[in-house]
Amino acid sequence: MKMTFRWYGSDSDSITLKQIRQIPGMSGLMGVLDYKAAGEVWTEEEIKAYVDEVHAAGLECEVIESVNVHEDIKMGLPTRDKYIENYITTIRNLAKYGIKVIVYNFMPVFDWLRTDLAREIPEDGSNSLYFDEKELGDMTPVDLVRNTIDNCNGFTLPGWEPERLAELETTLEHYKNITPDMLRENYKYFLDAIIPVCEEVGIRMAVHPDDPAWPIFGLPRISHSQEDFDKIVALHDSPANALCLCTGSLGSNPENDIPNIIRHFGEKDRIACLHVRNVKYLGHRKFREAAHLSSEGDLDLFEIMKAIYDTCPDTYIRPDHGRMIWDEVGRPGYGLYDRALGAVYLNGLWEAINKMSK
Ligand code: DNO
Repeated sequence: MKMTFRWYGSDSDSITLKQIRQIPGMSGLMGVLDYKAAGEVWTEEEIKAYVDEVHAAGLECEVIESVNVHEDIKMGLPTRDKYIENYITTIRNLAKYGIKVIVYNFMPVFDWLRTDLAREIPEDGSNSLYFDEKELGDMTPVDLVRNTIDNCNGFTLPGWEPERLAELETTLEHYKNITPDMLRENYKYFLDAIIPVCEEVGIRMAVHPDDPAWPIFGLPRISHSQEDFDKIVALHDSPANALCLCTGSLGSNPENDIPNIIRHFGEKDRIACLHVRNVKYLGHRKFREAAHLSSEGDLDLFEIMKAIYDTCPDTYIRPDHGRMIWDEVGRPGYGLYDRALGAVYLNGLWEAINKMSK
């Protein structure tokens, strides 16, 4: 297992590579060029500059996140071929600089959704990302976007690029005619085009689950359960068509048994990487993000790490989100302190599992 950390680049992150390097057991990054709009080519120069900087700090850069899929591909519009060509160019460019895994998602319009980016946790005064479907009931998608962008402390957030959201109403209208099966057909068209290229250049595509793990605003969503992912891996059968198993996204729905889902796909060699974090259930379709420690939330992180150890021990993982603690001000969900604590805890579990297995 390689422990990694998400980093947005020196112009866009409050955290430095030096700080990340000082977290014990950190091997590298899950990187991102967060200024790139969906559908744009990531150029060799841009990738090289990012990767060189990471290497100079003594870290690896084998996983890249949020190479976002243009809505025209998801909606199956005639213009999709041009964006698929761009995507293929980006895959080839990333492969040239040592990238092994690309994390992406196939969620219509929104990436992840929360109704509050900094809900205070009464027990200790820290805060974390929070979701309550009832609060969402009173909001239009436009309200939600405004709320999210206004509350992100001036940072960009993955999946909330202003260009994409500018055309929000038209896009939402278009999705009214797209059923989950149609979305899957468009997904297959995309995978059939890109996976052979991934096989050729040694990259694995890792799809991120819907977050939260159920349909929102009536949009078709097709990646939030074991059954959904069984269908996705069958759309184009190849180890390069794999998952980024995010325990917190899938785990927002208590019906998803995360350790079992990891075992199911780990045994089939369909997990390319994982985001490992905890969630605390507060009621029906209501949760907040919790510290990584099992007892602080509702997921069993020991069983999760054990399932990884048993079925996909060579994978990449990263701590994810977590709370804002110790008065840190940063990108919601992406502070330094709680993610660093999470990484150290997960490495501790790993060491114990490893030694007890011998
Ligand atoms: C949320 C992240 C996601 C993920 C994308 C990949 O915090 O895990 O934004 O990176 O869905 O495209």
